[in-house]
Amino acid sequence: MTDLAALETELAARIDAAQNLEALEALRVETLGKKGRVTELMKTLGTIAPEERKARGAAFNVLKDAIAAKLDARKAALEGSALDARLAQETVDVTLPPRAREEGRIHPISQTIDELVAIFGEMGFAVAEGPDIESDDYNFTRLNIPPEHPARQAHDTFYLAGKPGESHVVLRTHTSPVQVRSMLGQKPPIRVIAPGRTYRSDSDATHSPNFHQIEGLIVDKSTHMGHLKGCLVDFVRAFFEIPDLRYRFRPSYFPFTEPSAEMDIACTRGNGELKLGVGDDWLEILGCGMVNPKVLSMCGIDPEEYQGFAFGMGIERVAMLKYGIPDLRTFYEADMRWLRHYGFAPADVPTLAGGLAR
Ligand code: 2NL
Repeated sequence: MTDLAALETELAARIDAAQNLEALEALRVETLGKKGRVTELMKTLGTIAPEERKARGAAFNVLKDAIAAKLDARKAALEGSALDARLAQETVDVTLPPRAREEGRIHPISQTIDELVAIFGEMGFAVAEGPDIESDDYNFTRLNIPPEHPARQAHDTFYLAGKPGESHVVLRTHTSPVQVRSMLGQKPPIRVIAPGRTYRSDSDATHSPNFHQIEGLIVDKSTHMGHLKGCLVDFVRAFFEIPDLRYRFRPSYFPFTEPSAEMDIACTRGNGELKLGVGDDWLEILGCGMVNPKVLSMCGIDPEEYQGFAFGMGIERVAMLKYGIPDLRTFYEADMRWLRHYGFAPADVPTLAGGLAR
């Protein structure tokens, strides 16, 4: 008669010694499988004398359950260590530098927007966004651009088909309607920048029908022209990374600001090179002014109580100047060689502390 205790000891030792799930499965088949050793023992019950059968059957079952439990326990242990090994092998070292060979590049427009957001964000401006398709009310009327104004004419503005009697719908010609929405939607103090796509029916070497602008707006009780000047001087010096960059403000005209000005930065042109920040020539960078009181009241803000400044600039223009990109049209050609040359590494996220562009 088989010594059940000895058999259990032998099988238990072999189960504990199984080094992987395959070896353990082989053991399971060898013991509890259809022709397994324990299964074969159970089959002998019929040949055992009836008076012994009950006790012997119970002993077989105890052995079978003990082996099954041991197999399960060992299986769980092996699975656990297999998972541990896999996790150890698949760890990601987040302190490693980015891969040297990155194929993708950040487009100079995206990079420039990220830089502008980093600079104005540090000053406390929040980013605001709005739809590309606007009513002519938000795009023109509330900005004090009258119906007969040349900017409204079909040759500058993309008008979308509208229902008769309804106000016209346009592709926004500037990002100002985003700020109109900010003024209509929130109480001052307001401090927002609105970067985004803009559209004008204009196409030549220096104009694209789809281009990008950023505008800024501050409205509160006491912001004045001195704040406008300080803000924009800090901005151009941070953006062009020239701490002593020379600039000037010239009087100008926009329907939505009063008074209005344009800001120029100094430059030197010579032997096919353009040097920024020094010299006797000037480059126009942006337009700005104190928000016209008529615009404030058309946007639901009492001009007797509140005032503020606004500014706007073309993103392509400042990107071309900063990065020496000579041709506007190349921005939209999706030419991989151009993008490899003028694009930016994805990991170089612009921050004021870490540097804007590397
Ligand atoms: C330019 C000049 C400018 C603004 C944009 C603005 C917006 C609101 C109210 C008042 Cl809601 N002003 N925007 C002000 C002055 C100039 O842009 O040359 N852009 C390319």
